[in-house]
Amino acid sequence: LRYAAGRSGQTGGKRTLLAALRGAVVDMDAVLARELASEVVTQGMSISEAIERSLAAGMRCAGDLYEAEKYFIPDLLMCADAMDAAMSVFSPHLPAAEKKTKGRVVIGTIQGDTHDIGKNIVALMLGSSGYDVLDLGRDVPPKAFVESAVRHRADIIAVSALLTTTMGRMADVVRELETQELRNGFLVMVGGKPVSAEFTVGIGADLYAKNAAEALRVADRAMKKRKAENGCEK
Ligand code: B12
Repeated sequence: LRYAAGRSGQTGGKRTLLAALRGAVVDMDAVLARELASEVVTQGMSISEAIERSLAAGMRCAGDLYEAEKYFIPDLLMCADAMDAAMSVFSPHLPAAEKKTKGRVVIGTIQGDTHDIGKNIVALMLGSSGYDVLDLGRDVPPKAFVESAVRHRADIIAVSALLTTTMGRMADVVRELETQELRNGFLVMVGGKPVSAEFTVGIGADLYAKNAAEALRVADRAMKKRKAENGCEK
């Protein structure tokens, strides 16, 4: 394997393997990505760390290359294929969800926006860590988030946006909850490249995370608080 050359001790080897997997995503090499993902599993390394540090990071590099006009759309889609190849190796090895769900989440990309790579990573991370996740897909109207959250008895409505032209619509999810007098029933979590903590406060949403690993930490903290406030567990 290509990564083996730079191995020096456990920590160095682990770092090199994660870097090689990130490289395989950037190089659009699905075969190598699958092999390296298997190696991550064999070595008993943290799958969620590998997802964030190799797969999400690789897609972010690919995104930067696209912005620098070194990559084009077909390249990006092939990077996503390499990421999916690794993900298919990881999925069965993600920590089994706890029997009792940590909470229910509906997640989707906001209306008008078809970017779903980052949203899918967040959904996978939450789902594999004990949340009951209903993924509504992409191009989801604000009303559909609310309807599904009610039907699914969700705790968290998680909304992704990658476009500055669509991020404003995330405010409509909050407004729709207010209109239906449901605002206190749900935590609204937002994220995506153009989203910031200031923007989150500005639209009246509750939670923001800049990546999937942080989304899990933020959700865990918020759910703990919510359960303590409610004095009961669902
Ligand atoms: C891949 C990509 C595409 C792919 C999408 C494939 C897919 N299935 O998603 C394709 C080629 C289809 C595409 C299309 C378009 N794209 Co595009 N795309 C990108 C690109 C290069 C990478 C995005 C990505 O996947 N990143 C990797 C993932 C892992 O990172 P992420 O999405 O940021 O997600 C992480 C965090 O943000 C966070 N997160 C994400 N969602 C959520 C949700 C919650 C709740 C939380 C807590 C956290 C969270 O966690 C994730 C994991 O760590 C970006 C540039 C970039 N550098 O971001 C442009 C970019 C987003 N696209 C852009 C544009 C303009 C478009 C198009 C309009 C192009 C066109 N003219 O047709 C269309 C949009 C069509 C539409 N209506 O949606 C612009 C947006 C500019 C802007 N200011 O709005 C960007 C920034 C490129 C650019 N600089 O021009 N795109």
